[in-house]
Amino acid sequence: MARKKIALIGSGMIGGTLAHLAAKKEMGDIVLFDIAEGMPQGKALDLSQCGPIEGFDAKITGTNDYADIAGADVVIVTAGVPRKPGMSRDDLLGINLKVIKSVGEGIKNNCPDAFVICITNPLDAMVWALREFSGLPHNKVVGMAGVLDSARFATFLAWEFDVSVKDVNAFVLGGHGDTMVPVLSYSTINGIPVKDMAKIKGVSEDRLDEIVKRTRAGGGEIVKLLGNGSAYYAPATSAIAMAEAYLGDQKRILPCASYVEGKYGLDGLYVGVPTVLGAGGTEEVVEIELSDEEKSNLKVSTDAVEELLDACKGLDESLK
Ligand code: PYR
Repeated sequence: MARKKIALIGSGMIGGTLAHLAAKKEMGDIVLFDIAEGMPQGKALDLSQCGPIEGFDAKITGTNDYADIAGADVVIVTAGVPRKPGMSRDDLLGINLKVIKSVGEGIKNNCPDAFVICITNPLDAMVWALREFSGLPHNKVVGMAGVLDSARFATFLAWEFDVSVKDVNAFVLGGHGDTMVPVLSYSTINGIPVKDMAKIKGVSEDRLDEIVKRTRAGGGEIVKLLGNGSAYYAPATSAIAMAEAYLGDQKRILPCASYVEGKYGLDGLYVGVPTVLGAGGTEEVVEIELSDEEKSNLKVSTDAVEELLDACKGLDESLK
């Protein structure tokens, strides 16, 4: 069987980390694309030289030419500018929309059958725009955010309760921004609802609120600490889990920025919802029962995403 081909559009810190993880896992051959000349080629060469040490045969090449992503099975898009300390993800809209337009056209012209995972921020608007520009079916274009946000939530809960992260199942819905909705009612410690675990461990509701707030601001906390650039290890790890679910037809239920039409009262919006990921791409959006408070928090979050889409339409005529 021919090896799978993974194209990584954007060869910055997330792109390089994606390539390393995909190679170590032998997910397929990897093409690193970037508009910066020499950079993807240099990273590809460096990463290829990990092969003899780590024992992988994945071929890693760097390119500045979209023609080289032809026939890719999976495309992961990180192209664009990351935020700087003090910026919100939404501040990147204007600059990254232009980048996403050329990426969408590159995908449309070279690998229209690929499964495309977008990481570029502001995520929920960029994945929508990428779908519009590429013209791919909605089930083949998805955004990576919920896996990352849920992993941040899980990490903080594991630290608070002093338990293994392996036993924490945490859940974040909504847009990948300050209004995201960490859902305590669906988060458990190996089946024990977080609120019950908090009582057992003597953790107050105020402390749980602090953890929810820290989760919402989780990306910004790292941007501030790094001083230059945004998180890359956990975002890359999250997207790889999604790519593996697609390539292995795993039918995992992961929170992803999926196209939602009809469910959650939404009418054609990309936003973070539990999604079955398998060989069909985003095979199903799972609609879960939410409390009135969770519903209204989700509405605030989806309203914020809709505002971003309006801003995109104002910036690019072809999106109207
Ligand atoms: C984050 O770290 O949250 C990004 O969006 C990259």
